[in-house]
Amino acid sequence: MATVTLKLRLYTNHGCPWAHRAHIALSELNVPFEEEIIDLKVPRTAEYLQVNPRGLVPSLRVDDQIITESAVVSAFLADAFPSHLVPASSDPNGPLTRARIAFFVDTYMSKVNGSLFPLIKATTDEERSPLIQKTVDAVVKELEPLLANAGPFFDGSDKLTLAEVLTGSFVIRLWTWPKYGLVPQSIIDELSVKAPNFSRWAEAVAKHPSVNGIFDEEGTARATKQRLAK
Ligand SMILES: N[C@@H](CCC(=O)N[C@@H](CS)C(=O)NCC(=O)O)C(=O)O
Repeated sequence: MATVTLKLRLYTNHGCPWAHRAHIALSELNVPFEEEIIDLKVPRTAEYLQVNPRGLVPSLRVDDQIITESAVVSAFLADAFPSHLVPASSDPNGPLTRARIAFFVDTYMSKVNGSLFPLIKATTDEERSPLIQKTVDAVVKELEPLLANAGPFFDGSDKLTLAEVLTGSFVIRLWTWPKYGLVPQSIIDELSVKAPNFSRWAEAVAKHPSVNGIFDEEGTARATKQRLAK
């Protein structure tokens, strides 16, 4: 693909963890793009519904075509601009590495991330306790072995990969929100003992400029608290 000629416009909202995925990819790829912030507090305009009839962010305009769904947008960017994020499927190690990354992301999203928002919503220790346990157990069982060779990123990489592009926005919320009382600090403390590979990886992910670049840690925590209070 003639990547250099693509004109990109990202429809986004910096508070959205799904849109955040596209920002991580674009930052790592260092490709120029235009940005249009979509106000999610008001109904979508007719104009935006033409871009994405589901009314969700992110959407990516590529020349005159629209791509929606954060995983699809991120995979498109990684394929269109070959880089350290993921090998091409035609590379000798491509199919296997891509399958391993896909499995890691699927595991993170299906086994671990599902507890994040219930945990944030929990109001009593009785509600919180089983969710903490469930999250820690899932990390120890499912993710810890997959991060045994993290370096500090997935599969021995010293740079972000597509695995971090697709999970980083959720990792940074888990890792930084204890400061704001949204996630219990005990979960991080327990993970540092029981899942050291995961903890080192999560720390490196949360500290990475492509992950924390557009993330307003305090602002998103405040907005999340306000949404919960409603
Ligand atoms: N599956 C979608 C989820 C995107 C999504 O849920 N975006 C939220 C913001 S975080 C949104 O646009 N919500 C609009 C609304 O609920 O009105 C993706 O991965 O892109």
